[in-house]
Amino acid sequence: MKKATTLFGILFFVSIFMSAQGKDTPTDYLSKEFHKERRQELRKKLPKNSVAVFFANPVRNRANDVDFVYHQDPNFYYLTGYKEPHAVLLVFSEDQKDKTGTYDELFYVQKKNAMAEMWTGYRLGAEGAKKELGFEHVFNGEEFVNLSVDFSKFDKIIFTDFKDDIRDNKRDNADLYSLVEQFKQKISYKTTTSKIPASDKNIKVASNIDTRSIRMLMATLRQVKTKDELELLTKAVRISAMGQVEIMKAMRPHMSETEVQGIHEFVYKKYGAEYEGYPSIVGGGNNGCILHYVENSKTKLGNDLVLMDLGAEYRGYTADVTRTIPANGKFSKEQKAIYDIVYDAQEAGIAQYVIGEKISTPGQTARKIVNEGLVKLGIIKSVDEKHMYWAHGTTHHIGLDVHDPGASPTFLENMVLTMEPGIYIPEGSPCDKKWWGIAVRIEDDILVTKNGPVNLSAEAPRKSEEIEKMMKQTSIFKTFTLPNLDK
Ligand SMILES: [Mn+2]
Repeated sequence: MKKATTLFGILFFVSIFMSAQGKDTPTDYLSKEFHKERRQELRKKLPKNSVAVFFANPVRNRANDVDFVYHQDPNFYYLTGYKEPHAVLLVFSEDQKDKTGTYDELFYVQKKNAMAEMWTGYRLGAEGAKKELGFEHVFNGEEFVNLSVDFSKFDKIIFTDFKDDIRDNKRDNADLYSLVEQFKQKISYKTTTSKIPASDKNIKVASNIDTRSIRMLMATLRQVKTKDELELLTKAVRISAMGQVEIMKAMRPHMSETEVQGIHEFVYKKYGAEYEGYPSIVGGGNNGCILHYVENSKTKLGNDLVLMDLGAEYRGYTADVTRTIPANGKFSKEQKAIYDIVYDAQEAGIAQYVIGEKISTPGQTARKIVNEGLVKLGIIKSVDEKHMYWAHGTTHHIGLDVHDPGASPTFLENMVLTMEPGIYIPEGSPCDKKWWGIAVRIEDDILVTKNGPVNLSAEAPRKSEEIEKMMKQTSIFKTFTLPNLDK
């Protein structure tokens, strides 16, 4: 076949393929109106005569020809709805005028490219970004180099300092690496101010560069969820709770940590969640003491407690739910003693997710209860004793990030935050051996409302007796058997 014919054939195939795109994809993503309104809110918060600049997340390599599944930077997604890499957004505090007209934002995106799209999927392109995302001033990335805005006129150029893991696709002058390099030139950026030694007076940094404000600006916006966000976030949390419910029914001592993880993630996808919001944690026995244990490699759970910290990501919003359950369906005396302390601590903490209360209060309440409980069991000697049986906090926001940004020191209406006390007693700890290898964390996602706290993950049982009851129910996985491949 002649080359031209081949190319024609490919383009023909691509055009058919492309026209079929977008026909049957989820329709409950955030709307373009949501993103537009969020940019407007940001604009209101920007200092006078400033510009905020946002870059898409880098593509990260897994190995050789394979990249990790692309995940957009949450700030970028929040403001644009754009899910592709290699893009830059500029939001101006006031209208800008030049020969092309008046604008208060500019958006540079990946160019459409039939060949590239055949390999890696549909691209919106500039036209698509106009139509689907509601931007007025959208350009292909390769035009960014020609942007003629004089950045020296702004009092502040606000952006997040550059990550140093951005790979250069040398054949592409509109990849993220090139966009960043072009931007650095435009704003006379040398390196981060903090990295310049005081002794080096030759390095001049434009004085209007501000890489610090962006965190608080975006946190102020993102910490309180809109109605649309709450719908998606609630769905992510309920899906995750359902994963916990199904594993409670399915769990057996012969199962591996990997299989347990698979059951959770199967439930997520069955409900249409795209991903997990973070690597799933399934730790049996002593493995539960590793706070971010993601190997999940133990082959038999036996009679251990199994700590399962997982969250479905639904339309970008991620849950963060933890349950700890006995693999054999019944808490031992020691397991129950530890579990019930954590439960009581969590209950008392949740009650304090109240508008106006300090966000630090529930953690203090929970810690007091945990310490008193540990004294009662003789694991520590006094409530003031320094110990390592619980080394983490209880409370963080969730949203587009599993650790979503927050700015307010007190609870505000429509915040969603976790409440997650724990007790972890690794083997070899300075206490009676009977406690060794017991690790408990209970984590729920709490919505702050005018009428008090609402536990969005309440559908997954938390009380030890209720967990045991749920574990007696028949599982859909009981009849799910596969051929033995080892024979
Ligand atoms: Mn958490």
